[in-house]
Amino acid sequence: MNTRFLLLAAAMTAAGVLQAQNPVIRDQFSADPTARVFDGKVYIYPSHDIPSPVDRLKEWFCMADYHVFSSTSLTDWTDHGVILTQNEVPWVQPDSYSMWAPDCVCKDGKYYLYFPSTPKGEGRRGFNIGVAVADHPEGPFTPETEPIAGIFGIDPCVLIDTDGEAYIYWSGRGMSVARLKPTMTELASEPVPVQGLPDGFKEGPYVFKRKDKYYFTFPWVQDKTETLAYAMGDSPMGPFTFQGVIMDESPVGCWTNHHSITEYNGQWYLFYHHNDYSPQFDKNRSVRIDSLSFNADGTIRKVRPTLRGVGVTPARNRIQVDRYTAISPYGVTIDYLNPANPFDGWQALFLRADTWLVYNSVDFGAIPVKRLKARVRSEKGGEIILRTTGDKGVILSRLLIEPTEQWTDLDTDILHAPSGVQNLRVESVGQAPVAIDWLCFE
Ligand code: FUB
Repeated sequence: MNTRFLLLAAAMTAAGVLQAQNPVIRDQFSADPTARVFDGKVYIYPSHDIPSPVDRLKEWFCMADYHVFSSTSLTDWTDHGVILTQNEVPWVQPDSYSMWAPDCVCKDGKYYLYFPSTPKGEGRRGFNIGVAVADHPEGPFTPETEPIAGIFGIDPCVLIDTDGEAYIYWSGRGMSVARLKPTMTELASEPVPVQGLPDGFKEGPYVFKRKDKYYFTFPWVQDKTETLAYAMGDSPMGPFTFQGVIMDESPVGCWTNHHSITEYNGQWYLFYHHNDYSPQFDKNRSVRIDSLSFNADGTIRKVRPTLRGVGVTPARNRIQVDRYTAISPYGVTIDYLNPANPFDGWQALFLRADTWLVYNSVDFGAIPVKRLKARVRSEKGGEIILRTTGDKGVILSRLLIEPTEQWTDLDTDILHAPSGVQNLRVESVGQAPVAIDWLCFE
């Protein structure tokens, strides 16, 4: 490893850089992601789920503060730390642990963080929505002393239209919308119900504009758990016309879904959540990202949730092949490395010969790689072939795995060094089970 690489690695660690496919935030729970582009970077403002320190919330949502994360690659996320915490907000009931789904927008150089929480004081119940203001997207944010008058609900979303007018949407007994005053901290109109949405439980509104159309998107219980759905309209206040589902309900795991939709460098992305790191308790969730696209008529194509997520993985990073793009229909399973601590990550288990997975978009750059490193385990020994996909796919390396019960770091020759961005196919050719934690080229 050369000195430049070591310095870069040290700088990344100091800044709290997280490397990721899905989920993208890998050292804490994160949910309800609102993604915004400020100054050429994507910022995620999520809820911060925690296991509850108080008995009354042991089986419910529990959030004490907000972090913000930023990225230009969408794979490496910098955690800027805590930007607002419950007990520094004058109107929030202390230790109510109800800092639910936030949003953040920029107007005239100021950043406005909108967040729901439980108000303190006699006769105050349910949720209000407050604002905290900053000069930078990563704060520090200073909370207003009182919540926004006239709003009772959760899941704020603010749209600043192309003419500069701002609108706030929220959920709670249906979906509501009102204009915001130029101060961004007060309503300029009476709240009105959003028209044109289907029956059934709805929350988490996220509204954006594309080519003069307004997209009102929302989690919606069509059957058992939340799908992500949308309606379109010609005005930010509606009425909207229901269009359908963007993401189906998850077959396992998480009752909620909550999202935002953002364009970055010409590509649209869906930010959403799933309980990847908390399989037994779906109130501890994690943010994911997948690509999103539109049909020619402006309708949204359905998004299939993936583990691979988005972005290009440098070949010299650890490639977590368990975050696959495609997998053989039988004989490969994905398991936690350590079920007692899901944050340790996952492994891919090839149960027998002729099983495979594909991991897309690995960047080999222009300088040929010389070695393949891998962390593997196989009690009876095995063999893995690594190749690029497609007509011109070639074998890059063969990993011969000696029988052992321990995880082993292998270091093997490269047979062929590709350049540029390639899709990798990892194939087991031995009869006995083989586990792979990660691969990495040097
Ligand atoms: O995170 C708490 C709540 O769960 C949000 O407000 C809802 O949208 C759901 O995601």
